[in-house]
Formats: sequence, C-alpha cells, structure tokens
Amino acid sequence: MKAKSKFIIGDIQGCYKEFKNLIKLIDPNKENKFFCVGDLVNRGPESEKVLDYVLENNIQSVLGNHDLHLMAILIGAKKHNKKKDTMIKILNKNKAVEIIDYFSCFPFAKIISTNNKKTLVTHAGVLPSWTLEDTLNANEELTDSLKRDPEGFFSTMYSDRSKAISKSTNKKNRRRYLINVFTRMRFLSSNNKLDLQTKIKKSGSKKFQPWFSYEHKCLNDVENIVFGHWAALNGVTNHNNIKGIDLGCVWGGSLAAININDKSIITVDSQK
Ligand SMILES: [Mn+2]
Repeated sequence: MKAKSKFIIGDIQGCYKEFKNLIKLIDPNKENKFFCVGDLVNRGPESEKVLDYVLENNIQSVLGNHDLHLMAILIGAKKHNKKKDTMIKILNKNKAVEIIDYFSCFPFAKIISTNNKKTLVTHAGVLPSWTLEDTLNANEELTDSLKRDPEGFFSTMYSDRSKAISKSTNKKNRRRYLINVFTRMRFLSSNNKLDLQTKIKKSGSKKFQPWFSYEHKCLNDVENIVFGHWAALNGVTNHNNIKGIDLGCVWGGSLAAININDKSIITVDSQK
C-alpha cells in the first residue's frame, strides 16, 4: 500500500464547491492528512459553508489576513465592508464565540513533518534573516497575545507598519509588523522593510524584491517553505524549496494542494 500523504491546501476564500472537490481528490480513502495555508473565508461565494465544514471536521490552518479580518469583525473591532467582504451569512449565524475560539488556536507559522523532512507553512511568508527558532518565537509572540487579549489584539491590528522593530521597543508596533510579515507580505527590502501596496508580480521600486528571492536562514532547518496569499504569482517562485500555492481560485483560477511528500501539485478548476 502506498504511504499516507500530507497535503497543504491553498487559499480557499469561500470557494466551498472547489474545496469539497479538492478534498475528494486528495483524501479519497480518508487516510491522507491535509492542512490549510489560511484565508479560508472572504471574497468568495460560500464562506459560511467553508466555515461550517472547517468547524465540524476539525480542519487546521495557519491564519491569513482574511481570517484575522473575520475575527476582527466578529469581535467588533472592524466593520464588515459591504462592497468588498462576502461574510454576511457568517455574521448572521451568531457563532462569534465559537469561531473566535476555534480560529484563536490557529498559528501564524506551522511545521508539518513527513519522512523526517520538515515543511514550514505560513500564509504570506517569513523574513530571510529568521532561523526556524526565530520564526517560531515570532509565532508564539503573536499567538500568546491573541489568546491573552483578543480585543486588544484586534483593536490595534490594522496598520501598515512596514518597518522592522525590535522586541524591546514598542510591543504594539512590533506585533503589527509581525502580523504584516506572516499574513500580508509580498515585497521586502534588504533591511526587512515591507512594501504593502504592491500586489502584482513586480514592485515599482528596485529596493523591494519578492520576500522569497532572498537567501533564507530558515532553510538550514527546514526542507521547504509553503505559502499562499499571492495569487498574481500563480505559484511561480522559481525556487526549489519555497512553494506558492495560491492559484487564485476566487479570481477564476484554481484551488491547489501540494503533496509535501513529493511536492507534486493537484488542482481543481474554479467553478466561476
Ligand atoms: Mn491573504
């Protein structure tokens, strides 16, 4: 019998039909395991169904910017934006406490191990200067403060803090910067400053390069890094060990999963 496989699923964003079809493909005998790269909800048509499935089936994920956005709305720190957000059916369900409790247990960075190889999963990315230990420490800094004081966490989260900041300086700004690294980063300068405005493949400024194009210390400790968030890349990083799996299902592309045993990718076309 073939060995069991582990998969990481890309940005679902409320694309429930594609999500269910992808699960049928990757886990036909309910033996394989899968984990999500975040952005389970928002922008797509059926966020409420994705969410119900996630809660009922104990699906695990790292946190993406849209997952944090949902939590912030549920907690009352942010308003649902009628023009952009598609989560009104979730808000009508009166499941705020359940959802916040469940999502608060999701990490920002997660190690998945298979065949003695480690894969690091984050929604947007990690800093090149971070070792695995640094990455996990930054994750812990955020998850600790999220669990300790969710209201405080979300009421100060929204910010385009783009400059790196040390642990000792200002906790609020440090947290904002780390959240932006893990859940929103695309382009980065050589001194770890973020360009949070550009969403296409190339930054307007030469100072900023895709975060994965730098040499990553973390790759001394893990075999691969898997991320989502950046649909415009269509999965192309030109890097053997850093794999992007947001293939833009919500924009009419496809929903992808990467098998971390052999790095093969399966996709389901968007039904849009
Ligand atoms: Mn995202």
